[in-house]
Amino acid sequence: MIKKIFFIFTIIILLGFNKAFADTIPPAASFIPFNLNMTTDNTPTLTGIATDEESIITSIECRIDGGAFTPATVGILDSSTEAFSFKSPIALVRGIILHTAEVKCTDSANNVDSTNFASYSFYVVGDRPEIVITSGGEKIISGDPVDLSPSFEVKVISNKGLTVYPLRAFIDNIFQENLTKVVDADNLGIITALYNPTLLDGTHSLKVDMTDNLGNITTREVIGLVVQSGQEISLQGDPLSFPNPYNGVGNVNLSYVLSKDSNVALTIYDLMGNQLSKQNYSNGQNGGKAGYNEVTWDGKTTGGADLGNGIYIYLIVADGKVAGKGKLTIVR
Ligand SMILES: [Ca+2]
Repeated sequence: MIKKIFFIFTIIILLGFNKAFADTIPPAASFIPFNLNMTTDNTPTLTGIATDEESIITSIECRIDGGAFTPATVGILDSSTEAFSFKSPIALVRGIILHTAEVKCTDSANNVDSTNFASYSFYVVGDRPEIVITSGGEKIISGDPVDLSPSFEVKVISNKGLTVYPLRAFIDNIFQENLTKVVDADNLGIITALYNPTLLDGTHSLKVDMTDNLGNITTREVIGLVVQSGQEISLQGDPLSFPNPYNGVGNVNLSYVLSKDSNVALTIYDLMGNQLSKQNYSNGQNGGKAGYNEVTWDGKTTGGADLGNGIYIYLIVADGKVAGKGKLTIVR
């Protein structure tokens, strides 16, 4: 009899205990990774598992690249562990671009973490390697001016392995060298290589090619790279400012194309010729490198004062010479 009373008493305590410590923890979830975190499907289906430490899972929603959360495909939600799948509602861009899937889960006690979502980042690749060539962090395109000794960075992505064949570099269609491949620290399917050719004055083409371990080759060529070492510094085309007119909020982006590396001073004047602001950019760095440069100006004087409505002149002074100028209007 005493045993029986004790047993009932224990049950009551346990029930009370359970109630006092109701479920307040949201479910956890994780995605099952793709091999090399890459898929060739540009509307990929992601799969994963959601688990709760205590309650039944009542809702699983996913999104990709910050889109709207929509319900994942699930079975009957009757357990604290549920598998889910989610097909991307939009076609994702292929290349060396990380896409991110996130999942949001709710349990039967209505616990949901609405700020920290379990996430998974992956690449969408093609059937062949994807090659990107940059210089100074900018993608180079045909017609870009380059230095006598430019620095190119070549990046290649593939889910089929890049270990068997060399990454070959050509100048003016003549083979130069096999570039030293460095495997990306975060992804075995990505390699980078630096290429520092020496060029003569004139117009050149740069070509690299890479074959994946299954024999699929990709060639990337940039033609019309112009070396103008003997010439004076100049701007290619007019400098651009955006937004223009500018409403005094945020930064103004100023962009220009330099014919060669140089020390650049970007100065802002009013129409009376008073210098209001000056920013310096070093030879070879963004703002002072051969090719495309994009810098920002906060719309203030060097002393930090706001400027009134009106028309202002900006000068791009390269190696002490005015290489270009433009007008900027401030309208609030
Ligand atoms: Ca829970």
